[in-house]
Parts: sequence; structure tokens; C-alpha cells
Amino acid sequence: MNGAESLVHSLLKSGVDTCFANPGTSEMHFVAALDRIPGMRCVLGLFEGVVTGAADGYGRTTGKPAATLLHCGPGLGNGLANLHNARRASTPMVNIVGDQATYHRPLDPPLTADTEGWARGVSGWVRTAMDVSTVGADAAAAAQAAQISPGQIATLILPSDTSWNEGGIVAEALPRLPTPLAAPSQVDEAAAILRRGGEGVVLLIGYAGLTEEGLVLADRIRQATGCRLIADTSGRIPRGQGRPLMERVPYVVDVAVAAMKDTRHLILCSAKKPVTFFAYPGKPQTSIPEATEVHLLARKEQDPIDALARLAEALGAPKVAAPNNGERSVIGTGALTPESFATTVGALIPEGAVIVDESITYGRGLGGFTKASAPHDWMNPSGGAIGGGMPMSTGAAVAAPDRRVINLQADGSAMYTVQSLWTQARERLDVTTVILSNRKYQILLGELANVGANPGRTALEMMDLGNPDLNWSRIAEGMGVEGASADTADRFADLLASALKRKGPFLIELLI
Ligand SMILES: Cc1ncc(C[n+]2csc(CCOP(=O)(O)OP(=O)(O)O)c2C)c(N)n1
Repeated sequence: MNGAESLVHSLLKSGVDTCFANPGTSEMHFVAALDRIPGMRCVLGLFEGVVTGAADGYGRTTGKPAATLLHCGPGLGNGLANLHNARRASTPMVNIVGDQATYHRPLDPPLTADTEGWARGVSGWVRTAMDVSTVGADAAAAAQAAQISPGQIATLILPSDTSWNEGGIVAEALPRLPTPLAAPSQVDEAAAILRRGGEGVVLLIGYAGLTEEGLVLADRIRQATGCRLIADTSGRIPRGQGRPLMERVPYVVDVAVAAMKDTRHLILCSAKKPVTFFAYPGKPQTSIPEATEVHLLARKEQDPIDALARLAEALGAPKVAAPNNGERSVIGTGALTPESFATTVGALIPEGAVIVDESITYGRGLGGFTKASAPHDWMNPSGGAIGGGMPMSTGAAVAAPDRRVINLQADGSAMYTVQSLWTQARERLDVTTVILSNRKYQILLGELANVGANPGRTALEMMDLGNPDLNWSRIAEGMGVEGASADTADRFADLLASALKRKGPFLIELLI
């Protein structure tokens, strides 16, 4: 058995059975091993940002890691932005990065780079395999590391001789490391605050706490005390009819400051104190008032569900019925506007859908219009690096073939990783992509004013995607995905309703 074979066998033993790949020479033994070992689904992405973003979407959907297969430092480098997004969402993931053979590396061949260094910035665990006999054990250690609560990126760098040499040894899965629990004093402190009443108290919950169970516990605490519930920028959040509603801290600084101005106590559950995306001249860096007292119910690595359960119990918060979030929104008519777009999406979301939202400016109204939609999961690229939406949709569809994925996708962000469409076509994935084609970097026009810069012609040209206009139906068609465009709400509703019923990918361009 060679090292590559021991790697594939060991990944499978650790439950890693899906690999998003963009291989090169140093990964040839890995891909060759796949033909001899059944059980690993390997999905080709035509750019590493697609590969890493797909692994992010897969990890968020299943809660378990996919592997990526990347080629040397430059391949890893191409995938870094979506690894950054995945790191921000605490997505479990195992990167396998093929690299120069140990004895060839000293000659400094062209693809040699500081692969470990580049990996370290996005990974919680990094190792370079040193010998064929330990590659299997390295793979098991990587899979274990990826699943340390709440999830992290583990990167295993594989010099090509450790892959092709004979002498590989398969490693059994290592045990899941226990998730630490919040100390009694953390729960007591939060309970003491909430017993005085929930007015002015915000319970801010982050990724691992945003499960159905976590939301139900949080809702009990809200109903017993009257506190506010806010979701930290989410990895994945269950939404729709019957699911407790969570607020979000708004993106725009002044709006965020106004929304949070009455906060006297902030209780953090697997979340960080909110900061603004950027500093702006003369504006605050956090939306939370300076005098707010901050309390830590659960640190990020502690079990947030256990902490919420103990808090609910300490407060004697009774069980509550699933909330009624009101009437489902209706299909929009007439002109395309953010409202007619959002109400149509809200009306048509099918049960169990995964919504990947990289709608940037046009989607700001979606929250309200989708709160009573059929139950679904919602994901946003978490680290602010645009270009996550299309790959995440691809990975989510690989992870959940029985669920519909709807990608609400701003056009500028779409162009970063547009090759995702080809993978969707090749794998016949049920992804419905809605391109919000405003032909601008709209958000940056607002940012220009926010930072107090003076827009001239050159600056404005840097935010304009016209000249030439992107033709989305033809881009999609060129990658094997059927597409159509809409310039009215009625046409959008017709296209979306039929796209959601068909097998395989479809792209709708909204001319907004
Ligand atoms: C990787 C990365 N590159 C660049 C940026 C800067 N950036 C933020 S938003 C944006 C444009 C977004 O435009 P689009 O996706 O079309 O959405 P719109 O603002 O038009 O709604 C850019 C370039 C970023 N956040 N991440």
C-alpha cells in the first residue's frame, strides 16, 4: 500500500467521504488511489476558490468535514479567501495539499512556496507529513482536529514522495475530543442578570448555538425574561415558520448603533462582542454602547447548547410552543424592486431548502419576507470575503442531494467564483441561482460616501460592471447550465417557480 492509499483509507475510516479537488502533479497518486478504493466521492472544481468554498458549504450543511485536494502553495493560495470565510464560520474541513517531494524541495523548483505559512493563517491545525508510514495517522489526526468544537480547518501538507512510497499504514478514526462545558459561574452570572428582568439585555448567540435546539432554548429564555435574541454572523441558521426569530446586528454602522443603543447587558453565547466591519472617520467601532456590561455564558469552544439548557433551567423558563411567525409572504407583481424580489422568494422557498445568501445590497429586505416561509436553513459567507456564495451552494447541494439549494447572488461577487456553475452542471446539482444583476459594486458606492472620499470618474469606473455588460444566460449556458432573465416581478415568479421544480441547476438573471 502506498501513502496515498493509506491516506484515502484513513480519511474514510474517519468519516471523511467527500473530496472537492483541483489536482496537480503532486496529487496524482491520491487521485489514482480513488480508482482502487471505493467510497470517496470526488468533485472537481475548476478554481481552488470553488473547491474551498464548496467544502465550506458542505461542512455547514452536514456538520462534518469534507476534504479538499489542492496543489502546492499556489493552489492553496487561490483557495485562501474562502478558507478565510470557512474559518470565520468555524466550519470543519480537512485540506490535503500536495507538495514537492522532500528530497526535491531543497532544489527550489518553481512551485515551491511557504505552503505551511500560507496554511497557518486560515487553519487551526497544520502538519506536513514526513514519512509514508505515518500518513494514515496524520490523516486521522487531521479529521479529529477538524471536529474540535466548534469546528476548524485542519491542513495536511503531503510531499509527493510520502504519497507514492510503499509502506502506508491505515489508521483507525481517533475519538471525538469532548467539548468543554461552561463553568457553573458563567451560567450563574447570566442567570443573575436575567432574573432582574430582560429589559436592556441582549443574548447574542453564535454558530454552534444556532441549531434548532439552541433556538428553542433561547426562545424559552426570551419568553421567560423578555431579553432580546440576536444571532452572530451565522454559519448556518434554521429559519422559517415555527422557528424562533433571531435579530441580526445590521451592517450599516449608524443603523447598528441605533438598533443596539438600549443594550445595558450583553450576554455572549459562543459569540464575540460585535464590531463594525470597518472603521469610519468619526464613527464608533462597535454598535454596543460603551457602558454595556459584557458577560460570557459560553466561550466559542464551549458547548453553547448545554449552556443555554442550564441557563433556561436556572431561570425556571417553561417550555414554549413553536412560534407562529405570521402569514407566508405573497408572490410579487409589477416592477422588480427589493421588496417584490424578497416577497417572491419568501413565498416560494420550498420546505427544507438551503438558502445561500450573497445578495449584498439587494437582499437587505429578505429577513422580514422569509420569516414565515416553509422551514429552511440560511447561510451567508461569513468572513466578508466575497465570492463564497456560488461555491457554498455547490457544496451544500453535494451534501444534501434531497434538498433544494437557492443561491441569492449579487453579480459582482458571482464573478469571483463563477466556475461553480460548471461543477453544478457536471454533478447535476439541484441549485437554483438568482443573479442580482445591477451591473455595479453597489455597496462600494455607499462606502465611498461613508469614508468621506471624493468620487471622481476613475473611482466611479472602479465600481461599475457595465461596459461591457455581463450576459448571464450565456455565461451559464457556456458552462452547461440553462438560464433565463427577468425584468419584472411576474416573470421572476414564473421562472423561480418552474426552476424550483426541475432537476439540476438553473440560473435566473434579474435585471434590477
Ligand atoms: C475577496 C474580496 N474582494 C473584494 C472585496 C471588496 N468588496 C466588497 S463588496 C464588493 C462589491 C460587491 O458587489 P456585488 O457583489 O455586485 O454586490 P452589490 O454591492 O452590487 O449589491 C467588493 C468588491 C471583498 N469584500 N472581498
